[in-house]
Amino acid sequence: MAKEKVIVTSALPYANGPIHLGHLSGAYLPADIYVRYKRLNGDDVIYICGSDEHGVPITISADKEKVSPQVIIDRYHEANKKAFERFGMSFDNYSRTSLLIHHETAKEFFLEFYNRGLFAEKKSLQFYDDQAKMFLPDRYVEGTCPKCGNEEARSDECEVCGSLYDPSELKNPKSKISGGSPTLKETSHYYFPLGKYQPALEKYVDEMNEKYGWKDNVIQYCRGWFKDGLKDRAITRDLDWGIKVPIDSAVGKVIYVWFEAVLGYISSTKELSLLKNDPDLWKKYWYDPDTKYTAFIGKDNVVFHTIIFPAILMAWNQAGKEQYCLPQNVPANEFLNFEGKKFSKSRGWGIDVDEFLDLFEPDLLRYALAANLPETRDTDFYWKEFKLRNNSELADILGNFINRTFTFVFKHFDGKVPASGKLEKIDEDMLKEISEYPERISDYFEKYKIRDGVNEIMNLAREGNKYFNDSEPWKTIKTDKERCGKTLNICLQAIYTLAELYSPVLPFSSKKLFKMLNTKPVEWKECGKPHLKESHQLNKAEILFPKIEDEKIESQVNKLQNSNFQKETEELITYDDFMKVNLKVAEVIEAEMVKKSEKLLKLKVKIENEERQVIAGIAKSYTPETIIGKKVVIVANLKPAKLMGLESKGMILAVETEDGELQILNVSEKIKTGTRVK
Ligand code: B3M
Ligand code: ZN
Repeated sequence: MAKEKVIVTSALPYANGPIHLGHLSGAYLPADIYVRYKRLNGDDVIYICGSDEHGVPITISADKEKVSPQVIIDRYHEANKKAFERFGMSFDNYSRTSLLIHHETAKEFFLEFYNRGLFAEKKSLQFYDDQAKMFLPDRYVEGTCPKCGNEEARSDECEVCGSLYDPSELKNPKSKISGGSPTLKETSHYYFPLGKYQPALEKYVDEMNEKYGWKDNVIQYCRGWFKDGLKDRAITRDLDWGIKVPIDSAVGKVIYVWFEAVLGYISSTKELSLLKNDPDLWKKYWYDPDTKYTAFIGKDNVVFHTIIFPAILMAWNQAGKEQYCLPQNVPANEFLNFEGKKFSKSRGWGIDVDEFLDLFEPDLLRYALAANLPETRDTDFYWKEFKLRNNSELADILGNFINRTFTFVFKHFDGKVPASGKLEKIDEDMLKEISEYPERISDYFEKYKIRDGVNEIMNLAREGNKYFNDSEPWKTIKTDKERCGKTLNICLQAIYTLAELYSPVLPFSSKKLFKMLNTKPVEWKECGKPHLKESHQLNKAEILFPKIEDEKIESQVNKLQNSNFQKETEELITYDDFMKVNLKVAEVIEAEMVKKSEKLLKLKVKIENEERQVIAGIAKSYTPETIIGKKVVIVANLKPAKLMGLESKGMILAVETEDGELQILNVSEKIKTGTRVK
């Protein structure tokens, strides 16, 4: 494929708090994997990010700590930049929106539109705090909802009953700044005519979707907004923190943070150009409508990247001067939760990148997050799963394959790549297998299916182990050393390929692995070919993925269990809630293994006169023989589900013991089936 000119951006995080794992798996890690892959693929990529330093989130944090917004942004810009570096993010530039170059860029866009008469000026009523002498943004006013009486409603919306109302309807409004009652005062703002761009935006979204296959969630959001009709948006605010509106009459007004933050991608690229002593470099990327521009974000930012930002760029392009490229794809991720709940800084739920990296190597975190990216639905980070990913995948599969191969080569071949010799079918099959991986993985990555791609790479290590086992080098070393050498040669070629395929995901380990192999990566599509020459000297192996000890994980889990937040949110249910679950005694009358599954048993159970099929994930703990005849408790009114294509009507209650065994809850022989458990 021809080399592509590529811009990749990740949402600019607010510099008002530390980066946590949820951020990483939304807009950062997938983008970094994609970028690193693209670079190896030989594409001409720039990867742009930076801190978003304006807007109410910043001033709220500053107010809380009773410091100036400047203190907050300076602190978190530096901290986040470092945390990203530690995690291995490979931005070409990490800028900040407080820089002059950004202010100038934002003002240039604003003035261009203003001078063209694009903006409408409209008057509205807004809360004003007489004591603090300022207009109050929505989030600074609290009062009683006129519809449901919720006392913590916002100025124009209630999160409890979901109603939207006019700020004048809010009862007992209170200013969060002074605590006093604000009054409504007239103000005027500039509005961007988003409605006017709706037809062009619909066409743009459809076209991009058709050509590049946008994600379902993103398309659904867009269609929803189009259906409701796009409304003109106020793009100024009465605040003093932000980019001053560059018009003399607009006193005390700043540009709405979202209007300027998205332009931060452009100003960050301008800064990069200056840093590289090539001031026009940014134009080469941004002023080319064919640049492949991908904007990685979290799902809460979709409207700004598929509607607002494209509209701004379209409006600019209409003047017929420079033509900016618009996002070709906006692969928004869903959210990552932490141990079953939303990350919450204020409640101490979750873990920051820095805290995490004080405990574990960045690649372990990258792997665990990448293998479980919230690409199609929300996912969770669980400590136990993190340990499992490391111990049973990185260590047991990948690490083991590398170790056993290196150990053998050093023991029997002086650490030199053995000759490949005469190939048999098993060897040819393996070489073919290896050669197909780069393209297969790049197919996933090109479609932004990062998680699937990452998980597929591990299959090559699995194949490697299988090939090693089937070839039995521990036997052939005694009977046919040449043949043994050939096996190891091919294993090493597979390790080379793995080192490269994993380098976007595990950049630190991949670097070490290339050092062990005493060589370098090649262009991506070449990495499935045998590159290691006979007699090439390897370097001594080191253990890349030591196992994580139980204690280390348990201490983290204990910390959480003792947290107040955990206790607060244990939800209580009523007796009626409980009675909704229909628990009944049943008898297992037939059982067999489900084909192609290690875990599932297909059971027939009897409840009074009724017989039904239940698929239970207990085959590791029970054989069909040991379960037939047992009385069990089942959830009788569970919605039927399909497991491996088989219908399951109900669920059997069991407990999981510490070593992962499942034990069915026993019911005495004497109890009749159909008896309700309550
Ligand atoms: N700062 C929101 C966020 O951190 C916002 C993104 C800006 S992207 C231009 O989620
Ligand atoms: Zn309400």
